[in-house]
Amino acid sequence: MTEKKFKIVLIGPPYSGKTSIAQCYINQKFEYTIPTTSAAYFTKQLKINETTYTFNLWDTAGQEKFRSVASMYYRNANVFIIVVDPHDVQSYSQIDDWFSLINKYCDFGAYQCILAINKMDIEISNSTYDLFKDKAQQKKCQLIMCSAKANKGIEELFYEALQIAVNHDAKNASLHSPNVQYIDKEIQLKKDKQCC
Ligand SMILES: Nc1nc2c(ncn2[C@@H]2O[C@H](COP(=O)(O)OP(=O)(O)OP(=O)(O)O)[C@@H](O)[C@H]2O)c(=O)[nH]1
Ligand SMILES: [Mg+2]
Repeated sequence: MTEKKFKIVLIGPPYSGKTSIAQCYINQKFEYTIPTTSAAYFTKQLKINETTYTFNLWDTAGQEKFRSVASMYYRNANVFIIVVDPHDVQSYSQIDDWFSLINKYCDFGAYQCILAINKMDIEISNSTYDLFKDKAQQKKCQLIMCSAKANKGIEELFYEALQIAVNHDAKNASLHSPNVQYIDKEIQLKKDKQCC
């Protein structure tokens, strides 16, 4: 049995539903929330085949006045889930600022991002959806629609986070592992050619 740990950080504007998403995923409940003042920590384990995946999940404050404290929890994150409320006009215009904030605290290429559109239990127009879809494409990140209230898309959101963390981890591992085997193989092939 192998174990892999990933740090997942929920970020985004105040009132977008970060805490509700975390509670829905961890406790399967949609409960009353109060604004987060710095960050809350949750953990969850998933066993898939012979591997145990541990999520270290950080739910951070969206309010401006808590942001400098909240951003201390960004370091070494594997995946950022940027949660937005499509019914809040400011949510869309602030997406670039959230990406800039991540870049301030984390090395480019060290993390992956998902754009999560929450509160999908309340209908949105096609043009609003297209705006978010284009933004996700521009930022090269996954777009996931969900509703903490209706418990829709939440499992899928974290499963996607796990998948991109696993893929990114595997890519990094292969980049950092010595390539001796391949070099040996190439030499062997060249030798074989010379022989024939
Ligand atoms: N309709 C609807 N309301 C939601 C949903 N998720 C959260 N809410 C409501 O949105 C409000 C804010 O939710 P929170 O989870 O506290 O938001 P937050 O992003 O953690 O806010 P901060 O901690 O201040 O950054 C609450 O009134 C929730 O009940 C959802 O999926 N649908
Ligand atoms: Mg919160």
